[in-house]
Amino acid sequence: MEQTLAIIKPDAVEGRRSGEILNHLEKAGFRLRALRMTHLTREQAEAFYAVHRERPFFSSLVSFMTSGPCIPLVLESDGAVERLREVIGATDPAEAEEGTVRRLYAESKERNAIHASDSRENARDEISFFFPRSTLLPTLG
Ligand code: 3AN
Repeated sequence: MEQTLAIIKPDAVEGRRSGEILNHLEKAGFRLRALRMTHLTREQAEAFYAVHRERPFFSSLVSFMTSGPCIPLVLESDGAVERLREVIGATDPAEAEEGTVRRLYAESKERNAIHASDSRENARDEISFFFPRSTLLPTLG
């Protein structure tokens, strides 16, 4: 079993699409292992997206991610990292395949409803960013 991190982003929370997205993820076969609601500070959003610091959309992305609450979650399945990337679809909802979370629930390339870790290493780091070890269930050790 593998774990990955997803974030239901502020556009989806604000648009009351969180429940449908969680439903979609559970139906897709992921087991929910941790979940919380938080409102990122600028410092947290900048740290989380540090790899994108030089990209032209960085400042807009940080503004968006701090614009309202979001819901980080830990999901588990066989090959969870790769599977979740398939289930969420392309960054731009217009390019995302039919039936993917972003195709169904995202507004735009920036306001794209959900984040998912893009590698096993990043999944480990991103899970610990939101869920200190002590807050995780014992089985997650
Ligand atoms: P993904 O989330 O599909 O891994 P990344 O890692 O390339 O995509 O980008 C991180 C986040 O930055 C995206 N989820 C999206 O919100 C935002 N983003 C990416 N590309 C653009 C863009 N061209 N314009 C605005 N926002 C973008």
